[in-house]
Amino acid sequence: MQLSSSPLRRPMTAAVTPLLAAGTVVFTPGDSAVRTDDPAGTREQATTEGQVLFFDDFDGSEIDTDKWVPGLHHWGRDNNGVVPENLSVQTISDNGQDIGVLVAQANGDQYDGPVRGIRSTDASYEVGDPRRYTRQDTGARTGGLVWTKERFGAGRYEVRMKTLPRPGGCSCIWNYYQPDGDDYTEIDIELPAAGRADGADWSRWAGFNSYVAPNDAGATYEDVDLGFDNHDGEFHTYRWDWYDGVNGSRRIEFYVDGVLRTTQTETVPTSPAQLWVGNWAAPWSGAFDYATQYQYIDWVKITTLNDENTCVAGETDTASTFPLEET
Ligand SMILES: [Ca+2]
Repeated sequence: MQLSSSPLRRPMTAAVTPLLAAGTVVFTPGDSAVRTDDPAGTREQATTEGQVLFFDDFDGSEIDTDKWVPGLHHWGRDNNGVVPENLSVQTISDNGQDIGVLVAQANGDQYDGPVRGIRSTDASYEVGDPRRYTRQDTGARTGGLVWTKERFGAGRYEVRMKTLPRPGGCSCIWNYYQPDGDDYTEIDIELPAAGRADGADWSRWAGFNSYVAPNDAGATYEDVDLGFDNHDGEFHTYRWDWYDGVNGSRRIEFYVDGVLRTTQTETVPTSPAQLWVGNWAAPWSGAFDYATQYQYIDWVKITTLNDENTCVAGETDTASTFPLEET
């Protein structure tokens, strides 16, 4: 699939191989008629938060591979991919309290360490399969991210994290599903927003995007000025509430630190998708004038809304069955 007409965004659309085969939706009917916060039904879009479908506090000593695939992948231009060597689980101090976090390293143009990047050289192999890629002589412009093994449908998606403190690397949260055929799911939070990374106010902008097809006609792109520096070395909570028509009228609400920033209604996908969290060296994410910087992810949570569960449980990314490449 060639998407050269719109190279700024869509981190995953270079992958022509679907991550997953289409599967059976496991639908757990909830008691959606009972809305405790709106017993009279007077507020049309009242929401009840329900079952936690997924949670990881990164409390252990390593990535929980029952939940996550440590990302090995390369897409887009002018970067050397994401590699598991840039990921670790550590304990850090959060205003005096020890917390476990996923640390995702980003390496800039001055990087001279042992990590080596990758380029995609044989797309006949699945995303994440080491045979798809060729190791590079440099670790510059590499990032680190994880994706969930399972697909999840409409609901509340929340990530508490410290974004990369400098430009040159996108701190991103998105989901992605592209089976054969016309079906497509992608919802993005991109920090900084594409096209805003080179300005003096780069750290104030967030990109909120949604897709029902991997092209501009099927997408909504919004750059939002959050009104504060969200790359300030502090934790912030990024969230979207995804209503697919089953758990509420179709829309996506994007929040930062509990404040609604925008609502999109035109390109709301419906198919469950894997969630990706981390950073990658997006070519539009500003100057890579540094050696190394770090993103800290405190926790990731997915919750049903209005008691409707469109999670696809038990479905596993085939790429996760491959061993990580020896380095
Ligand atoms: Ca944590």
